[in-house]
Amino acid sequence: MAKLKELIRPEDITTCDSTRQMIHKARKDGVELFFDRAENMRPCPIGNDSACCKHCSMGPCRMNTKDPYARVGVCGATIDTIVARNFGRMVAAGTAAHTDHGMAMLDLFRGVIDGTVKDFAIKDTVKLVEVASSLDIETEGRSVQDIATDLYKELELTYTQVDGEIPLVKRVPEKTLESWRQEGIVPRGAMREIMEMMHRSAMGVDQDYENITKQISRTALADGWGGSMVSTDISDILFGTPSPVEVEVDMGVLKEDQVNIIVHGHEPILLEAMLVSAASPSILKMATDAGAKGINLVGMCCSGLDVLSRHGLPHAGNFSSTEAVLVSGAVDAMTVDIQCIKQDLVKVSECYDTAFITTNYRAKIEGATHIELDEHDPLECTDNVIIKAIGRFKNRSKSIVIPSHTAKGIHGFSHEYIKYMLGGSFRSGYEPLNDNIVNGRIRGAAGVVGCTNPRSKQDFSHVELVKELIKNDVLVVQTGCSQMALAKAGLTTPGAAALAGSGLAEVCETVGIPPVLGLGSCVDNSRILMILSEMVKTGGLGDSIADLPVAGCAPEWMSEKAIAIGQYFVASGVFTVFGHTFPITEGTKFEKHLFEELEGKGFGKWGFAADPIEMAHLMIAHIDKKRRDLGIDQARERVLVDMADRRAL
Ligand code: NFS
Ligand code: SF4
Repeated sequence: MAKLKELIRPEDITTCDSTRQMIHKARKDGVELFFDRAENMRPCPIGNDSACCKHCSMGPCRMNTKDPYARVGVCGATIDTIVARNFGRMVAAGTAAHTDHGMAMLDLFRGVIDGTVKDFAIKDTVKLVEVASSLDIETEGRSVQDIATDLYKELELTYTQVDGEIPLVKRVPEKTLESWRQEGIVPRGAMREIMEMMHRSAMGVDQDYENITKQISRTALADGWGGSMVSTDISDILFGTPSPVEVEVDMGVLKEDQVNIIVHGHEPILLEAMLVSAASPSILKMATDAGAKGINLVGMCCSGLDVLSRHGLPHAGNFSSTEAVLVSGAVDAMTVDIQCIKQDLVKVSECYDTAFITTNYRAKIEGATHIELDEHDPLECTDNVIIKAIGRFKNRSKSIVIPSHTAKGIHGFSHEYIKYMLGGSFRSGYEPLNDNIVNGRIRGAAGVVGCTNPRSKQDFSHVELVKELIKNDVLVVQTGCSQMALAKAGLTTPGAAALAGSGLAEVCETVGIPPVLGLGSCVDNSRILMILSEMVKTGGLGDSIADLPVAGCAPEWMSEKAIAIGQYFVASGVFTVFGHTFPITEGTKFEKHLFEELEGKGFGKWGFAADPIEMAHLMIAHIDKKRRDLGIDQARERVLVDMADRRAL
């Protein structure tokens, strides 16, 4: 490990107590973590500005001059062409990740329908019927099998449709869809959009940044209203639509006297199958014979959030804690599938004798044990993983230090449940939410989502940003690693309403909800799109998503997936702020296009701020501007005066 004494203090790189404790232990144990490497690997300043092109061997060409227009690439490509192409390829990669994950869910759905997958079944027929009817599939008097077969065919078009609009855009508010049609960006199948994005960003093809931006938006929309939405819908149909559930989070959920297994990744099937295996009497007996009090399944990152929302499974932490949790020495096995799996987890696992098992043919890691999960016989893999974990438990030889902190919170808010909880069973709908926004108790809504990043103090921006938003009466919805940051900080409990402004607090207390609503994994950002769509359709807040008093933010993002998500929110009409860094050269026309001009076309726009309080105030200023445009700014002032009066009485 590199020069220990020069390493930055753990207190300066994370606000997560458990992770901090584990960084100290790792340093004592001589184990290098990604925090340490982030210190020793200065980010390349040219790449940081996205100011280089390596799309052909006449380059790579660098535009790192003081004036970005002082130079062009060997082929003549300008800085705008270069940054736009690079941005487009990030969106293509992020979209590919979400849509390929959605495709895997469709593969599973097909297997369930044709009977070749026997370990899973259609669990939520209400959701099946809802999704089918939303796509104009006849459901009256038809069998589940017939509806599911038609639905499968329709959803496959999300990927394969060569021409015309994908089915799920039927859910987009009319005026928003109209703005896409005008711009020529209604997505076709994701395969076609990703292919075209890669083609147009190759050497010598699209060299007009505005035209490139159209394809960037079209590709991203094929993710948000396509691949990600399919992934969420099919997961709900197969495993159940989430409803609020109390969950315990943070590393204190590990148990010294049990076989601890961490499941980390993105496809819910691995964890769902692990749950079945862990409940098997013969496997449980093996565990108890080995001296364990039980099998402790714990999720991490997004699939952990999926299964937490559906089954209340404990969750150990977010992306920046996946190595740290191994340092506890208490993890008997870590098993992973796809996405956000750091290659060094294999090495750290080795240091603590933890069994590290990859399960997906798409994502093998050198040095890891690979036990492939075949959806036709998933338990063969998951039984095996648990047996390996039991083997490690029996032979535990490393010292075990489990951080003691845990936090309880309520998670699992689907857009369906939000509809129900706000309206009650007699008049379920989004009217109460819209009404409370119109009357000013709730100022607006914000989505705070996305990753953690070792170049940004872990969890800090997520927590400070959300606190500032709720203090200002902004209702927050969350997904991904951000949700876990707030859960660990204890803000996903109804009690957190005490930190909210008086208007938001009153609504939360009346309904009995936290001011911060966790919706699940990153593909579940599609649930946020559905909330936005419902808000528009309910009425009173304008005709398109761009009219709503809402904003989005990913304060500590790192993955290309986050850029794809940001772009589909922007193209859908949402002001979206990113923190930490932005892959663009400042002072370029492309920057102005993303940060200002897109708004004029009926879309949202991008924003950037390094400081969480500044991020919050960019978002609040946007929300207030939308309130003014809607003519509802006065109502809020009246409500606040009323409340002050009541309080004074
Ligand atoms: Ni989202 Fe999930 Fe986390 Fe970022 Fe990675 S786990 S898909 S990409 S790091 S939020
Ligand atoms: Fe350079 Fe143009 Fe080739 Fe890019 S495509 S590497 S700018 S010559």
